[in-house]
Amino acid sequence: MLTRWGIIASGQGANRIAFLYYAKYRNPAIEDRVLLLNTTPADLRPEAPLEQIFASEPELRKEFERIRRRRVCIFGRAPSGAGNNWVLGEREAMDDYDSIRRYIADLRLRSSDVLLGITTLGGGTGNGSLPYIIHRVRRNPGQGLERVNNFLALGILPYDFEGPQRHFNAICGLARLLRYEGEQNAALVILVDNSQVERVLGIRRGQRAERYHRINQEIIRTIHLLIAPSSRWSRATIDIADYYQLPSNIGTVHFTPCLSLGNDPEVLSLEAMLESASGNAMAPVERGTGTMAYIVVAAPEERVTGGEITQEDLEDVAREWASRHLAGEGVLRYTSLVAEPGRSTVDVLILLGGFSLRGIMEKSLEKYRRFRDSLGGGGDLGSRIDLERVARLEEDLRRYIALTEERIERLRSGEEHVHLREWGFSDL
Ligand SMILES: Nc1nc2c(ncn2[C@@H]2O[C@H](COP(=O)(O)OP(=O)(O)OP(=O)(O)O)[C@@H](O)[C@H]2O)c(=O)[nH]1
Ligand SMILES: [Mg+2]
Repeated sequence: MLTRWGIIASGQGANRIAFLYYAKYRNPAIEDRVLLLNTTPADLRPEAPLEQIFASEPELRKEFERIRRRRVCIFGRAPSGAGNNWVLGEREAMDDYDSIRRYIADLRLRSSDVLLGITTLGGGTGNGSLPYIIHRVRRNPGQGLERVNNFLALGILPYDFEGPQRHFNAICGLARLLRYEGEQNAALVILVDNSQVERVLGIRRGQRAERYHRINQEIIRTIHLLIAPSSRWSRATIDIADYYQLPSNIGTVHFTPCLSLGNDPEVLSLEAMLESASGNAMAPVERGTGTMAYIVVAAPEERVTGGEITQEDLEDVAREWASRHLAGEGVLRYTSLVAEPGRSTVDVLILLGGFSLRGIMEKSLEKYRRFRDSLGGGGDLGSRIDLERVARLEEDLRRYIALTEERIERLRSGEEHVHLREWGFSDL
């Protein structure tokens, strides 16, 4: 049976991405299981975040009308939304969880289905609410809702130049996606960094709205390839469950997408395509620290049925590529070949995982500290940022980072491999 997916997007940026994906792809693995959450917008129109999309593609307004009644949930009571304060975004989601739960239940997901949660990490609404919702749905979903363990998260990191509060939000949001109240939270955390995507795409100028639109288009292509192994054209020999189960078992669950699209299979080898994708990481990472790689290749159907590209070739190329460029021999790999009818070029997605978080932390830490140190005890109780909680989040993140670094070190020194050999495994 094919894996069914649902998308839950909270906050303004996430609403744009999820709606754009839904409207552009109408993926049979998703059907209409897309839910847009936001706090009370000042002008009370749930489509406000989408106006910029309608401006360039007016026909998409019809798609929105199709889902607006059952798939748009406005929660919270503060007239200004969460106002960039994640504590407020979280509180509003807690207070209105019953209503949010009803909308999620209406997606009619089964426990084996996969949910993809999307949020921007620099804001207050999505960043505040999504980690809480993931925690609830995984642990204690409540009436009428099955527990979905397979809850993946896509978090968008703020631009380098954004202010201290955005980077403070980002660090707190990342920590809460990874762990919530001392327990592992999202089964997979996929990170996309706005500044990095613009560097890769070579975007230098333009109105903010246009720039977001370009980044969002890149993100929806990523989502499409992420879901592709669940399509009926998939040749994968490994179950989609490996996506979320293995990283959880290992304890490092963060990834970043690397894309290479529209490759001509007459001209480029699979090796060259992987190489080109891995130069396009969507977050600032040092490739050589990667300890996991999930590789999805979507190829023209006739190339696959004709035997010119096979799952076995892909496995071989991926193994060679990973051992040459990532942290070591024991890198966890998963490959999936998808034979898509009607396509003429090859798209590659590498989800690179377990890498050192140094690049991401470096850009946010200074601003994070500055904002944290400026926090007094102001604000009412519901919106006040509790410094003890922030200290606990820091501690969680520190532990997570230490675990990641330890694993990179083990792979680099070849230790992991030695352990396998001791148990009689040969060097694959
Ligand atoms: N890639 C991308 N980033 C966005 C988009 N919109 C906002 N952002 C980034 O997201 C952060 C702001 O988050 P929003 O999504 O506006 O916030 P929110 O979740 O609605 O929360 P509030 O602060 O309560 O409005 C900033 O770092 C922005 O640069 C978008 O459409 N695409
Ligand atoms: Mg907002």
